[in-house]
Amino acid sequence: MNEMSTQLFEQAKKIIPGGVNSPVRAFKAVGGLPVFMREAHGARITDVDGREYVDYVMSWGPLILGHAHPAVVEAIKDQAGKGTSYGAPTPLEVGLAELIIEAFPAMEMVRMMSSGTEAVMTAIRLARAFTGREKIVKFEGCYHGHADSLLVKAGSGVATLGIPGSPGVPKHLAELTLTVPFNDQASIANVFEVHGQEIAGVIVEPVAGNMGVVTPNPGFLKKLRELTKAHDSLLVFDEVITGFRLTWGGYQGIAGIDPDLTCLGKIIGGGLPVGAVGGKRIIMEQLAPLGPVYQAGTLSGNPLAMTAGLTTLALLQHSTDCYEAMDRLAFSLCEEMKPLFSRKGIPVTINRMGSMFTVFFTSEPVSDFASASRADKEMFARFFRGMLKNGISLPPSQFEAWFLSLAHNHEDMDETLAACASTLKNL
Ligand code: HOZ
Repeated sequence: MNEMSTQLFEQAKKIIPGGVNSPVRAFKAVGGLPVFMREAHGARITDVDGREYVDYVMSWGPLILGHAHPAVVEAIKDQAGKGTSYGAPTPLEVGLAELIIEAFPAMEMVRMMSSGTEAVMTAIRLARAFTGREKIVKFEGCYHGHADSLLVKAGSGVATLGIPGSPGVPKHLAELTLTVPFNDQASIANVFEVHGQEIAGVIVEPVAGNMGVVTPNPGFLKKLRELTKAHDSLLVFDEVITGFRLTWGGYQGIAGIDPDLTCLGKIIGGGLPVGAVGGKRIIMEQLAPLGPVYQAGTLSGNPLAMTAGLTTLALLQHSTDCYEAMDRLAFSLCEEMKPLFSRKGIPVTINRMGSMFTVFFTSEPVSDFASASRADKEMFARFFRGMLKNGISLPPSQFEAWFLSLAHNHEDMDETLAACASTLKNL
């Protein structure tokens, strides 16, 4: 049935480690063989064997307008005809920087790069240089890309594959990363009590998306702001996923928190490779060529990514209720899924924030990595396989977020609910 995918996977395994270019895609946590994709439009994606799925991976977050949005495609085509990369500044990157700064009051300057990993790597370097300190604090189950300092107790693929840390990360570097359970105000206060004067910064996904969706408890982010301020450490918000996903701007706007640095990616590149770090002028001016902190990139501010990002953001900015519409659709999908599970006696906890959500196979609330890890991953894997068979593409791990886009509609929801009911019948 998946003839072409099977054949391509065999071919890929010989020349690409694990047959994939990013580990979670290998389906190791859910069993079965990865599905190779051919094309996608709106909320639908088609595999190389011609099977169509309602997509909830949505390229892991960037495609808030849906796949191949005509305006984004047109903008990319138009720019491609004028050149794909110049290695020189362009008006496009100035335009995107202005739009981002307008949407993020905490940012006075922003630097573009090519991935979220790069953005976070740069933020950490800036925090260390600005404070003259070396330790950083991250939260268990949060994932900030694959830079050395941040692969400690990380979520996403690291959690999916059960990798405790990564060989190749120097021990002395890993020792500079302190980890604390997400939402645990007492533990973070304790870490500051012991190490306060050594901490360069705290990095957090304000709404965690890489241990599955885990929302911040009231007061948690505020506590981080208070502690970092009191100890002259920097607060870094990793809004690579949440930036422009939940509102115009970042979750920081919703939470009323003013971080020192913010990392962005995904949506601001409209589906093309992008990353950005921004923040207070006094910190950002440390970056070369103004200051001594080095960061550079051949494809930084790439015109194709900038135009795709600008087009995406312009459409979001000028829509009157895009976030409310996605919120309503996601709410009704989650609410209508719940009784399907409970009728089958399968306990689930659905965590949701706007258009991002995760169905955890557990009856207990999921508020940190420990509770996320207690979910029944085998049950998730069986559910995943059933949904895939029934035409629904979910992220192939319990520790990831499902994404809705503006292209998803009621018909997609009905199909998803029918697939869910039929999958559960045979679970
Ligand atoms: N770490 C990414 C999701 N949180 C996976 C990226 C990918 O496989 O494309």
